Amino acid sequence: ITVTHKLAKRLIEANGEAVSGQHLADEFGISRTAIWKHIKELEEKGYTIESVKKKGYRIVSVPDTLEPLAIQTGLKTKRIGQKIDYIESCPSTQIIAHQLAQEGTPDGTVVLTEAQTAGRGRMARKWDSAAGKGVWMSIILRPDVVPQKAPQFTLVTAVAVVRAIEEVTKLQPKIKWPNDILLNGKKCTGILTELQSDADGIQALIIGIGLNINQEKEDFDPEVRDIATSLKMESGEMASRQKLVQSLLYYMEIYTQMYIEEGFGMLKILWESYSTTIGQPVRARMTNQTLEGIAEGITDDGVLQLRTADGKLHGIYSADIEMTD
Ligand code: BTX
Repeated sequence: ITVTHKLAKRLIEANGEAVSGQHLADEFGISRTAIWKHIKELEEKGYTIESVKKKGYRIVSVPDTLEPLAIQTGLKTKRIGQKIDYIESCPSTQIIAHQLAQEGTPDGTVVLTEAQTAGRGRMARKWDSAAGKGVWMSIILRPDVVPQKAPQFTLVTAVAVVRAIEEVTKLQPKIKWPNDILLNGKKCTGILTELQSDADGIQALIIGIGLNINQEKEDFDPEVRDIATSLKMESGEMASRQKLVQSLLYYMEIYTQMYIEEGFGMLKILWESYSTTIGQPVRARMTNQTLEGIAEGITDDGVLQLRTADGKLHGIYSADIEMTD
């Protein structure tokens, strides 16, 4: 953390009050001219800083970057996001997170980037990750649960994403089982849960979240333009990526803790209340077969219950779902 960073933090923590140049100079043990130079540097990075006569410097706004300092100032969590690995561009945050997990990074470590060149979805599909327009993030958790419980973390994460979007925007997203977050039927978020485990159980869960925030239609790859959407496209307003990350990490901490301590019961009720799938006729494409029927609900293990026309109830662990209505 550089002096410029420390200065930004100090001004943010002054909550809109001006701090005098002399005061800052004394505090940092440098000259007033040096403070002024750091202020200029912050302005070049996109911070708006006002010089109040006889009072000093006052911070007016910060750029909407995902740099750790910006995220951690105002972050309400105790575990998730206390360590943030930030990189301007990378192939995929999942790859970095897997490496960090192997090197023993603590529970709650977050990897954030502005742009991914090889973002991935499930089954080696591509995840379109436009630079600076969304949140491309991986969260490393080390829960003390059996590997069979890993898939439910996807459902828990979906609830956290919906809550964060609801908190920061006026939008009301829906969840399509198991891992899509939809706005007006189009996908605004994808979740990818991966696992590192051995004979002792789960070593690490790597939860990847791709959240489309400020894209316009043209920012998406042509292949996904008709199925993808962003918060901005739906609400007409830019949304703060920083606020979304902070809110999302907060709900991730609350809900993953709830799941680990109390099981899926309460979260299942939340999940079902946001779901577009339950009670609807759907087609479930799996690797070896396709089934059509009514999605009746999910079990406490997060398994989708699908009733086919012959009255049989099928437990679906993994599939792509289409609404057939
Ligand atoms: P999924 O397999 O459910 O969805 C992938 C499919 O979604 C693609 O085949 C394509 O049709 C569509 N798609 C691709 N990009 C987008 C987009 N930006 N918006 C909407 N639809 C899209 C979902 O997989 C899991 C995605 C996780 C992405 C995060 S980003 C941070 C982390 N790093 C990484 O490489 N992946 C995760």
